[in-house]
Amino acid sequence: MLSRLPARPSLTEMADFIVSPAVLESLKQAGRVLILPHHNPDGDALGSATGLARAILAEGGRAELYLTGAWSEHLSYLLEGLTLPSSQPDPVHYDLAALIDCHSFDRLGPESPALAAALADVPLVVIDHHLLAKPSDQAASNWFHQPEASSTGELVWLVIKSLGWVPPRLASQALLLAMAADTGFFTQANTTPAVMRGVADLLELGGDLEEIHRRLKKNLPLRRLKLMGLALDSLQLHFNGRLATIMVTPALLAAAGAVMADTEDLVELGRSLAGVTLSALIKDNGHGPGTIRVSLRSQEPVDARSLALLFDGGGHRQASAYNDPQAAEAGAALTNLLARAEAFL
Ligand SMILES: [Mn+2]
Repeated sequence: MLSRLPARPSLTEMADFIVSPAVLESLKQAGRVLILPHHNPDGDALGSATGLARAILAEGGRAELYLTGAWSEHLSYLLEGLTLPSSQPDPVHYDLAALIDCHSFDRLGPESPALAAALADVPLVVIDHHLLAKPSDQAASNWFHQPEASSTGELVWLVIKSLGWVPPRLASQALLLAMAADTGFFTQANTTPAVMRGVADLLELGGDLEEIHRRLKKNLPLRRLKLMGLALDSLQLHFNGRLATIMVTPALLAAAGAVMADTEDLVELGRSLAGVTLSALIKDNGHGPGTIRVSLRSQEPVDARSLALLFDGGGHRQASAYNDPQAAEAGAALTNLLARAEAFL
């Protein structure tokens, strides 16, 4: 039977992420861990961070989460029962800080400089799957950094497994959610055998994908469907239907009775159209230059990350984002995008 399987060496290598011993030792020794996912945490960031926190708590350690920015209300249930310091964390309370789904304090939003300064003397571990943001960054021994991984959830699970810890059910659920979020519920090209092995492990520990799917995809408030309808009306196609754009403005949000956090799935509407290889969601919150956010989703072979890098953004090949440094409103961001995008299509 095995001899009939096609050789997939790259996939086999992906199964062989080895957790840095320094990361394992740090987590094993630490009694009090401060966990910091990236600014505006998404499903992977919050699932990974809370999964790690719950696993540490189950081992008798202490774990707290420091969150910055905003997150989808669908994810708030992940935080139930966990400790979140409400003000800037005091370093004397922690003997380890963990950057989750990011590898630099720069990714912690406006509080980044203050947090980096406050935690400068606290030992650090990094668990992340994002490509290095700056060439000057270097993966270090205290990093578990695997850009080939589907999700940080996949990596946190390998850490917990390597430590020999048995996570409680809520941790398994959080890590499954993280993996589901970053693979488009296991439909994207990053759905590797390695991540599915992690899924299998977590299902055996009591994980429940149906519950996660229900919470994330079948639990929408009416305003999100209304917003979807209005956003579809704003959809435009460019370059012979290869690029789809949707613009969300304060007026559109008001018409739907929605808030910007309700927009997270809109970019997938464009990507679902036949012939579209790049979908862009332009989010204008009315706050002017530097705040117009553009989310990109691509189909192979379009490299959305390289396009985002032109605007000082980043992310992954098929999912990336940037804040347009020039545009003061959504229309200008569209013009700037159209000027740069065609070369990538
Ligand atoms: Mn991620």
